Amino acid sequence: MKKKIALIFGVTGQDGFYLSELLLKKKYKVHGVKRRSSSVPTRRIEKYLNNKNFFIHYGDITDASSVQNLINKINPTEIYNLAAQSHVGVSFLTPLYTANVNALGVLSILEAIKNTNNEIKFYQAGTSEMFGKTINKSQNENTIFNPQSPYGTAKVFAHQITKNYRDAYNIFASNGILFNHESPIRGENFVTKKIISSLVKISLGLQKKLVLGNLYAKRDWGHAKDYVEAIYKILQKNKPGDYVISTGKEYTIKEFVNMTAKMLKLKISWKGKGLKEIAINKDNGKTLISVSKIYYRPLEVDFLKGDSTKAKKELKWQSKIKIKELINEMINYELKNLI
Ligand code: NAP
Ligand code: F7E
Repeated sequence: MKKKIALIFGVTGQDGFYLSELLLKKKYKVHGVKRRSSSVPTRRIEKYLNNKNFFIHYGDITDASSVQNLINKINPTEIYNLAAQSHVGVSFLTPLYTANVNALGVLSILEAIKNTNNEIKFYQAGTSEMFGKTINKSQNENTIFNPQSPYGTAKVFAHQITKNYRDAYNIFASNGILFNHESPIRGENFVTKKIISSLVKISLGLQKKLVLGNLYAKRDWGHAKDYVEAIYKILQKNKPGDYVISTGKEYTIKEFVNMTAKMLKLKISWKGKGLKEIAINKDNGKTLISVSKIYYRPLEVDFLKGDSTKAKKELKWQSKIKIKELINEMINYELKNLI
């Protein structure tokens, strides 16, 4: 049988690594797109750079000509669009840029598919941030979108335009609506990675303090390795569709801190309220964690908890890795890199 060919936009990111790993195991030829950078952008995927089934090309989804040229040249069976300015907080500081990449960039891929070969299957990396401020205790494919950031708003455009191209041009174009997913290779400025890398350093005496923003937002955190399996399965269906991918469990940032501290045997106790809230080291009374306005966003998404009943039924997918296993793996990775 002819090898399947995947083209991944966003291959250098967290999910790009795990998806490449999965597709290479499934004997795909994997083509990934990297952006020009002044430093090494392929740090996460280094182990695949010499793999005979792995190919890297320059490109950028905001450059429609590069997208079109790559699709012409590679003629992939499947395209996975993981490329985005993916930080919600940063999207308030770079709103036009975020919209350009996360909304119009997606349209440029869909246009290129329409103009080249509408047999190519397309996956769009949608997000629970599209639900934003919701009244539903848990969110599924029928929950109304009410995004609270330039990031979430641009992703709603991407979601809708993906459905438009599916309906108007009969393209196999599917949306994942993925809730937060983490891993040891998560970007440094997302809250899970920041908490774990700081508390590990604090436990080793290499850092004095961790400063966080809103401790009371609730998130549904899964493992990226589990979630790329769902992404893959979404494109293996006979019909395109939209799928919520989540664990169905939610925790506050403070609960995440407490779980991490406990695993590291750091004894902490919390005092104070709002911006004055702190966590002290019970052994010596020193402040280990404090709160700063700097990390608050102009608008917050207070809680998110996914309902993946559809994915369970139609994709036979469910999240396997539990939050404590995820934290444990992230802690061990940090320790390995420090000791
Ligand atoms: P990530 O680690 O931030 O990776 C984003 C990737 O997009 C990187 O490879 C980045 O390249 C690339 N990129 C950014 N702008 C680009 C452009 N203009 N052209 C081409 N590539 C560009 O994000 P992730 O956590 O792997 O997430 C993957 C996707 O899922 C994103 O679209 C994100 O919005 C979405 N998502 C993530 C989560 C989550 O919890 N992780 C949840 C829901 C949805 P550089 O390496 O050069 O920066
Ligand atoms: O924030 C709060 C912050 O930046 C989580 C992206 O992958 O998932 C991610 O978006 C929560 C928020 O992720 C800090 O206010 C407190 O309530 O880790 P985060 P996110 O915004 O949920 C979605 C599904 C995506 O699609 C995105 O691409 O934590 N928080 N203190 C903090 N957040 C950060 N980053 N840093 C803090 O110091």
